[in-house]
This record gives sequence, structure tokens and C-alpha cells, in this order.
Amino acid sequence: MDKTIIISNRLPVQLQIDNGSITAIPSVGGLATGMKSVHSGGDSLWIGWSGLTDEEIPDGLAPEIDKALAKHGSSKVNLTSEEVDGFYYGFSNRTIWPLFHYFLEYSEFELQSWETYKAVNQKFADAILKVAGQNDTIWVHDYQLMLVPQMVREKRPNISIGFFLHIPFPSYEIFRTMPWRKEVLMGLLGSDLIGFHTYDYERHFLSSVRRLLGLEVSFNDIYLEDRVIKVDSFPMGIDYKKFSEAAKKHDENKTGERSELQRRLDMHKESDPEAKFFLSIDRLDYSKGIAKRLNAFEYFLTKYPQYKEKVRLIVLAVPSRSNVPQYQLLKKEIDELVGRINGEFSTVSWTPIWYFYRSMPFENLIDLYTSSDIAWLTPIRDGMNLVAKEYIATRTDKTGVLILSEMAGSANEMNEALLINPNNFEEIADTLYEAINMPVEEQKARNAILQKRLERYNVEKWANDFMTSLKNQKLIDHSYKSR
Ligand code: ADQ
Repeated sequence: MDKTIIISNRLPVQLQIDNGSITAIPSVGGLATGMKSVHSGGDSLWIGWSGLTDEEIPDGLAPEIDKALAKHGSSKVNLTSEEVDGFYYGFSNRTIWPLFHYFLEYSEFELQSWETYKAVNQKFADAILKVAGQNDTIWVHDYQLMLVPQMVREKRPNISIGFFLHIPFPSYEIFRTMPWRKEVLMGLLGSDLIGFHTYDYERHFLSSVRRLLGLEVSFNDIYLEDRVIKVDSFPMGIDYKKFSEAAKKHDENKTGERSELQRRLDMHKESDPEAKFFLSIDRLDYSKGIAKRLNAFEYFLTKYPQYKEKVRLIVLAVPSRSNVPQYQLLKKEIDELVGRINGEFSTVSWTPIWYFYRSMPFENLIDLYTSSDIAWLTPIRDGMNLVAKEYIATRTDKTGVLILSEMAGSANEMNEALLINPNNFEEIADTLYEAINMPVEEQKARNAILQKRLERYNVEKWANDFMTSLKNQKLIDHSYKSR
């Protein structure tokens, strides 16, 4: 039977090792959910790294791990800690991530980590080649695996390969600074279909292909030897039902069991019904603009002092890539900023910023989304930003204001949000003022449109659209070859 093979850096399951016994727990992330319709039944396989390096896997347990993963249609690629350092913390997160998010000054061009990136991409490609038949369909995900399509294509010239990039593709002027720019483009061009979140990323990619490789590009088709490769945008959605239903349940449960976090939030609301909660949720990453947001909050409190003791900013930062020095520095900067701003403005009864540095269970995420009057999500660059979509999906009574950065991919589909430039403090302060004072009817009118759109273009539709387009592309490519 023909299979679909999905491949990403991490598998959609988490391994737990307890006294020598292994359990694989499915992850709840957006990608894992979205792929459900693609990755189900016996005719699909997901290949990725398990999260444990070879050194971390106890002696003799590898076969048990393989068995546990197989139950979830998954198969692991083995990586040593040296490979993870060079490939993941190195080239992926110290070269590609900053460069593609326009942080050119953070981008390190090190030959050694590039070599490891190539070798590890080859390992992933070999894992595919071991199981892939000529008629299978391969879907490669994200910036860690950009060379895989070409590596597979070399050995299986007629197989169907799709690639989706979850982060921005930068403008040609940025991309061209990378020493291995041509190799990366050629790696991606092993695909039949290359997908991005937005039309702009698609355009940037096509322009790099044209200018760096001199290939013929017509609309969104690239001609390479006897192949035609399609480039298109597929804005990723969320599992709308999951978020809206969790929020409904949460609302209906007003008198029942409440989490400790929800009780605290309720207590503050009750003591001052006029008070407003601003919510900021991101992985702790410089691309998310958390430090800028804190500075902008300080500016807001200075410009509109009437809101002192009336507004509270909840900052939830999820620990991320803490082995990379830039992330350690950022953590320190944020800790200090929160301390300084709280020190400067707090009163006996009011702390302006509540800061959590941790991951939170889904229930608490829903507590925060449903209790916050304003979601303030202003990344400096973001491929999409799903948090913005999740916030809107949880607003069962349609109240709430979303302030979103123009630089997030999601801004393209969320015009009814208040869109701002994350570097413009004046505009941010005035937009916060506008959000606080937005009439409820206007909030509802904006959110009704947003919800409808998010419900229709959910993550399942995203995955299905990509797969359909990949199938069609294969047919077009066949007919092009047989001209
Ligand atoms: P991320 O940079 O991780 O993803 P985002 O799209 O916002 O950014 O997704 C974060 C996910 O983590 C959300 O689903 C959210 O619910 C969850 N989350 C956030 N805070 C949490 C917390 N404290 N505890 C638990 N879960 C939390 C990358 C790109 C994005 C792109 C996605 C998908 O950088 O631009 O939108 O991939 O393509």
C-alpha cells in the first residue's frame, strides 16, 4: 500500500522512561493535531528525533523505545549529543532561526555546524529512504530539514515530496548573506511543492531562487531541469473546536472546580470590576519581542497614568532553547525588566506585571485566554503566531481585544485585530488606550468575523489543502515531463 511519510525534527510523541519501562505520550501541539487527518491508520509513518540523545537512552532500551513509538505510527532518527549541538542548537538555531527572523547580527556562520546540519539532514533522508516506496508521499517540515527533499529526490527521482516552512522566509537581501544559500535553495527544490504561511514569504523565496540560481520562474512555478516545482502559501490554522469547546466548558463551570490560577484571577476581577488584564504569551525568544513589550508597557503607564492600579500585564514566557547564549541573555534581560518596572510602579495593593517563566497545562492556558480583556501579541517577527488565533477562539461571548504585530504572519488574516508596529511605542500606548476603551459592540463585531474565519480555515483544512495541492502537483509534473 502507498504510504504518507511525515518528517519533522521532533516526533509528535514524548517519551517517558520510568524504572526501565517506556511510555510514549502523544503531544498536544498544533502540528500533531493538524496532521491527524494525514497521520492516521496504518498507511502513514512519522519520522523524527525522539528528544533523547543516544547517550541518554539507557543501555538495551532502544528496541523497547522503537516498539513504543511504533504504536503511534512513529519511528526515530538516532542523534548523538554532538549532533544535536551542531545541528539543532548550532546551525538551526544560531544560523537559520536568527537570519530568517531578520536578526542578522545574531546569526553565526560556522562551517562546523553547517557540516553537522548536512550530516544530520542526510540521516533523516536515509531514514526515509529505508522505508519509502516509489509511490509514497513525503511531507517534510521546517527549517531544521531543508536539505532533506533533495537528498531523497536523488535516490527516488519520481517520489512525491512536499515541504512546509513554519518560520518566515526572509527577503533576498537577508537570505543572500548566508554562505550556504545556494545549497539550501537546492535542498528545498528537491520538493514538488514548497509551502509557506504567507504570500510574502513565498515571494521572497521565489526572488531568491531567481536571483541566486538564475532559474526560470513563472508565477509560482519553478522550472528545474525536467521538473516543475510549485510554491504556494498555506496559512496554518488551529484546532478551533478544541479551543472553543474548552472555553465553553470553562464558562459553564463557573461554580464548580476552579484552578488555583483561575481563583486568583477571579479574586482580582471581583475586587475591581473595572480592572483590565493584558495577556502576553510566547516562547521565550528574541523574535517574540517580549523585552520591547515590557518597555512599551512602562511607556504606557507613564503616558496614561490614570491606568495605574487599573491594568495588569500577565507575561507567560515558555522556556526555550536555553542552551543558546542569546536566549540566556534574553532571560536575564526580561527578569531584570520585570523587576525594575514592578519596583518602580507597584503599590501595596497592585503589582503591574505578573510574570511566569514556565510551560502551562492546557487548562491554565484556557484560564488565561478566557480571563484576559486584551491579548497583546507583538512579535518583532513571527512565521504565523498561533496564540493570537487561540485567544480569539476562546472568546465565547465574543468580547476581548487582540492587539497583534504587523510582523506576525497571522496579521495577514486577522485584519479585524488592532494591528501595530512593535517598534512604535507611541502607537502601542495609544492602541492599548483604544483597546481598553473599545465599546463591547465593536469588540463583538470584530471577533465574530475573526472567529468565523478561524473556524473555517482550521488546522485540519490546512493539512488537507497542502496534501491535495501536492497530489495535483505530481500530476502536473508528470504531464510536464511527458510533453
Ligand atoms: P512558535 O514560535 O512556537 O511556533 P506559536 O505559533 O505562537 O509559536 O505557537 C506556540 C504554541 O505553544 C501555541 O499553540 C500555544 O498554545 C503554546 N503555548 C504557548 N505558551 C504556552 C505555555 N505557557 N504553556 C503551554 N503551551 C503554550 C512556530 C513559529 C510560529 C508558527 C508555528 C506554527 O515560530 O510563527 O505559528 O511554528 O507554524
